[in-house]
Amino acid sequence: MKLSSGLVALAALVGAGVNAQAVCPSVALRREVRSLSPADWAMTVDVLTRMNANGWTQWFSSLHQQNFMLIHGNEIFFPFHRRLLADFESVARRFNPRFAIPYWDVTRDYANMAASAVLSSRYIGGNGVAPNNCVVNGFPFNANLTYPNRHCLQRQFNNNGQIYTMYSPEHVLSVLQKATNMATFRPKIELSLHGSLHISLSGDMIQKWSPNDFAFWMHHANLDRVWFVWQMRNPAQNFWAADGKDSQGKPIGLSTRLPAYNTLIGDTMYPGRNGMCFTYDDYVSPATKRRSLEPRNRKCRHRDGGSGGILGPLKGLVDGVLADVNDIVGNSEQAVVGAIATGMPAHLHDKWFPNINNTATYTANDIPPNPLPPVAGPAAAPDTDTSGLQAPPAVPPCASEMDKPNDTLATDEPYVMFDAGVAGPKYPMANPYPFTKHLIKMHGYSEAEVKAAYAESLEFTRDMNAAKYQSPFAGGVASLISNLGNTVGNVLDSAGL
Ligand SMILES: [Cu+2]
Repeated sequence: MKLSSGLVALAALVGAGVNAQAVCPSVALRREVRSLSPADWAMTVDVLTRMNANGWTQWFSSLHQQNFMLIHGNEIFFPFHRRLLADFESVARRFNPRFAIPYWDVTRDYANMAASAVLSSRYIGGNGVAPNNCVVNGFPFNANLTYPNRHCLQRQFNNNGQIYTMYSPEHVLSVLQKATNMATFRPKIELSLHGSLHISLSGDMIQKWSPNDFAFWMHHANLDRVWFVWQMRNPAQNFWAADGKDSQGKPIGLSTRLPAYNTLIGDTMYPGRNGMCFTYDDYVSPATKRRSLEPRNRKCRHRDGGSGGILGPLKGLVDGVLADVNDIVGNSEQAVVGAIATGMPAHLHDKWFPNINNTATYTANDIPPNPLPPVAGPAAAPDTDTSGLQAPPAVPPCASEMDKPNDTLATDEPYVMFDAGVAGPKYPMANPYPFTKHLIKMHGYSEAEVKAAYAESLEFTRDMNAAKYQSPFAGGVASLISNLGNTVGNVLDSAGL
């Protein structure tokens, strides 16, 4: 096994006692999947197809399954999955150096997930079909997955072909504002947004080999982006936050080694350094971002909002406005900042969004030096051979029986989509669907912790509706179009038309 050049450089620096970070030779730009041009998506499909043919899907599914109980339900969660994604991406870049994992900003679709363009033949395909719940309109190779046995990729949406409500962008923004260390940030994301998509899609996504479904990689890229956004919201407090505990309850820190990889948590903290060779479109300059979005706006501008009906005659004007909407909704939790800042009483700002009026932004210059004390040098990761496209080592066998999800809710009470007796806004915020007992047991989560997180999320939804706060995402596509109509109206007014 050879160390990659990034690791060699790091070892040299650390060995010399220099508190520095090994810079990546090139950095993958992870973008929201819907902002990829058709050519970029076709390249993504090509790379995934060849990786799968070379055995990499089963390799990563096996790695995830073998370490499953160590990497969920504790503060190893974020660093391990960041390392896993960087590993997947670096293998993919051997097949095509332009590859980057697209992220799926699922909260943008939270009100009506089943209608998401991402869950269509244009991207990763939709629900499985009878009799075996096989996905038939996604990647062709999904028909022949090999881990842990030969099977088709399965999905079984959790509400009779539809998907129950997920977590809103506002929920995520509140977590970003309130969490002050990793031990509070991790459960508030893992026990809401993270588990919610696994339950929603079900099938392979609710097995320990969930990396079989590319939804896993795009979802985890988004969770990782949310972590990075949190790191950069307050770099002095959050950037190097690696507090909390491992699966045994032992305190962890930057010098704790990750399961399987045996590399330091401290080496995963800095996107763009130490082998974490990626960044997100939140952190490229507006000019670069606009350039990268242009082809998408030109070709696909009608996909989400549509501009038929009464808006049809205004095509030229609508196109311009839609381009702006697309730019904004690429990052859903930022898109709601304005509505929240003006749309609710002060006591709710203080309770859920304590920093909503703080517009400070930070750059790489604000990232403090790594407080990690020098160590002898990193151990090798499972896959460090960057010389070719060959298949990974054989995977160890495992029990291949699919878990049978039972639908008993962790709340012990039936799910209520909208609380009775609240005169909310036009499109009220629906309660997120709770975790199931099956998901809790599978991950070894604490039932008390899950219940507490869910109770807080219900309180959040109740507060938002009582304040008549209108989320731009609550009605799904319908409210986007209605917002767009208002925007068009304002533009028409100001233009004197
Ligand atoms: Cu996982």
